[in-house]
Amino acid sequence: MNQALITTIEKQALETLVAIKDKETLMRWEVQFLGRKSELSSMLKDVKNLTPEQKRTLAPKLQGLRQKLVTELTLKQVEIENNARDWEGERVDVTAPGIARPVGHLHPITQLENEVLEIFEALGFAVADGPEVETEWYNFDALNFPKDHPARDMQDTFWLKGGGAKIKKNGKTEAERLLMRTHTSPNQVRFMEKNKPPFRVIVPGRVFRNEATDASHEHTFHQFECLMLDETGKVNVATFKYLAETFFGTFFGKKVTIRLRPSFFPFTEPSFEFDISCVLCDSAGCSTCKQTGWIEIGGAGMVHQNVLEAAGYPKGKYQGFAWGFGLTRLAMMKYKITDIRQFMGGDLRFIRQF
Ligand code: FA5
Repeated sequence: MNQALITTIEKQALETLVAIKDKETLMRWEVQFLGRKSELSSMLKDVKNLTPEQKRTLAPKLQGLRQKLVTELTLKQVEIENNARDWEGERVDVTAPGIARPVGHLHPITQLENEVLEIFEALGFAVADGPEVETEWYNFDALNFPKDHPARDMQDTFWLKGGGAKIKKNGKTEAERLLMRTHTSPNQVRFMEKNKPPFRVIVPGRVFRNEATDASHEHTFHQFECLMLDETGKVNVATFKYLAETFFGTFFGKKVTIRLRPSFFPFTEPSFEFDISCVLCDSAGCSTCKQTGWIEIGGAGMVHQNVLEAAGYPKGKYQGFAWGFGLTRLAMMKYKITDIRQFMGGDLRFIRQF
């Protein structure tokens, strides 16, 4: 054993390795140069028979060569594996255009609701909320709808099956039938129960009516309830008219005139329906206002004393107005939509236009 032999083995091993391109040949190379019967292994076994001088010089060289060949073997294994891989499928084309993710947006009614809320908030109104599943008490009785009175039929109702709900009214707990609220007015009473005038509040919400649908009537639509109360004598019909004109003027961005017509709601006295001057034709007459120059937009009135008492207020102490209007009808005007059923119809081609 000598240095020349070690160098020859190294040269031969490395030269053979360079040309190897597949696993099988590499395995044979490993057996030949690193296997138990390889020249290098028998030389390593013979180290113990060397003179101390030879051991000192040759043993580290032999170990070094073995280590080098093991390292080269590993590198070659990686190289062969990489060459065998199908890189085509893993190629990333950094110049390809990205994939646009579809982004949703708020429903047009929600957008409009936010717009309306913003105007009222700027006018100093608080915003409140109420349940869609309501009790007969809040939806009708507390609002002064007499039992078995035809006024209850003004708003066809979806009644819910089941045991009903226990609620406290006039200090007593009683079971009440449940229904889908037919208007946002129950929130007048709910808000009054928890707050003392003076206040001004607005309650948006989805309401439900068991009625046949047509181009201007839906079974599910959106309303706003507006309530302003103060001590008797401070808030009157003129306050309401001024507020309504301010609101619609801001909403449509032009001067709007309000017209009040006598009407009937059990929970207001006096009651009126109100129209706004048609903003589409500036009152000249068009198909939307049916050539009248006016558009019916909601109901309003001075809150009935019976309602104030049902909410627990002392008789005669407070006074104010309540006002309800259809947001979906407002949306029809704003976007010039001729069939109300499109808003809740679930057709995305319609919704995506907003
Ligand atoms: C009410 O719902 C009363 N709660 C309004 C009110 C509040 C009066 C406070 C007095 C004081 P009415 O049923 O008229 O009233 O409905 C109010 C508005 O809701 C209507 O003017 C209309 O804009 C809208 N509306 C009513 N029914 C439908 C329907 N089926 N589809 C779409 N909008 C409707």
